[in-house]
Amino acid sequence: HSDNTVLSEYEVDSDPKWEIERSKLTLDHTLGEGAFGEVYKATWKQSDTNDVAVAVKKLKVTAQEKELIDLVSEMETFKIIGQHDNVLRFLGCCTGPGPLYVVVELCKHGNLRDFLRAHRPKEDKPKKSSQELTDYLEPRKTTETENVELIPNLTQRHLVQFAWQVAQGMNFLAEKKIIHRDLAARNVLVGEGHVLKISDFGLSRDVHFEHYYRKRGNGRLPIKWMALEALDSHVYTVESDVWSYGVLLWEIMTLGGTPYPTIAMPQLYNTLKEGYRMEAPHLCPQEVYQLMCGCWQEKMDERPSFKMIVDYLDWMLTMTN
Ligand code: ACK
Repeated sequence: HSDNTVLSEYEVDSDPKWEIERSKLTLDHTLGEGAFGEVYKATWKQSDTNDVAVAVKKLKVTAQEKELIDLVSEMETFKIIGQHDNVLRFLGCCTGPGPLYVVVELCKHGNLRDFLRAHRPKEDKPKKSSQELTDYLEPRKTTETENVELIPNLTQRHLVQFAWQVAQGMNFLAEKKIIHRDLAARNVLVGEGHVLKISDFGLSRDVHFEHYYRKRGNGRLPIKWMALEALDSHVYTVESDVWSYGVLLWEIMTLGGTPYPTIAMPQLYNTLKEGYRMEAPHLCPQEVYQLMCGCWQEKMDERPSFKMIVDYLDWMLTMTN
């Protein structure tokens, strides 16, 4: 029996190459949920002696056809693009009788935004030297951090390495002609060894302004990551992903700050159109700030490509070795 009366009428094409036997998967607990989907930590019994911890994405009973199409198209994208260290890895799926399960690698440190915020100083902790980046913005709440294995003495160099990893993953996707459309720190996951993985990509859905203007469950608004042309003409290209990458870079350098904290949403478009851009984050190297500003050029062809971003960050990391 299916747990959804509407979606049970749909059949997802099965693909023997990727099919995982449903009975080999045990859903342990939820890692997080949105309005229509949820992600579980699960155990995949690959053999009698080999249990692998994985993540399983599935739809909630409230999901509609559109969400099923999104999940299926994300899975199809996964299948065609192949593997990269900085892109979340697809392991297989359950398409047989029952709900669709999309099985992906488990990223034990959760999303990059919360991971970065966990590195902010605790409210009660005295400030340390500025080298250690501990004198940052608002203090974190202790509840955000409990299960995260922190990087001791996180430095600017770690942050630039994070930026480099995301650029590598995006360059790979760009080469495969995949446009992400929702690149933000909340959609980058932190895996074993603090390797960053781009996730939630390849949604081939038609995104309209109205959908994006709406506040999401977590209260953060994707509008703040969108390029001018995506805001005014719904134009999504690799260059609009580069704009979002600039905002993600700002999130990294502020340890998970919320972009445009002083600008009300309805004013954002006009403010950007008039040429306003966010200031350099506190302690942000000038070279990194210039890169952000490059990503936020109004003219799409004046923004750097992901390849140029990778090379630029490579150069920065070599210079400051
Ligand atoms: O911060 P989080 O734990 O990271 O909260 C969200 C939540 O599920 C909803 O997306 C987490 N999540 C998503 N995919 C994975 C994954 N592959 N490994 C670990 N956590 C994941 C995400």
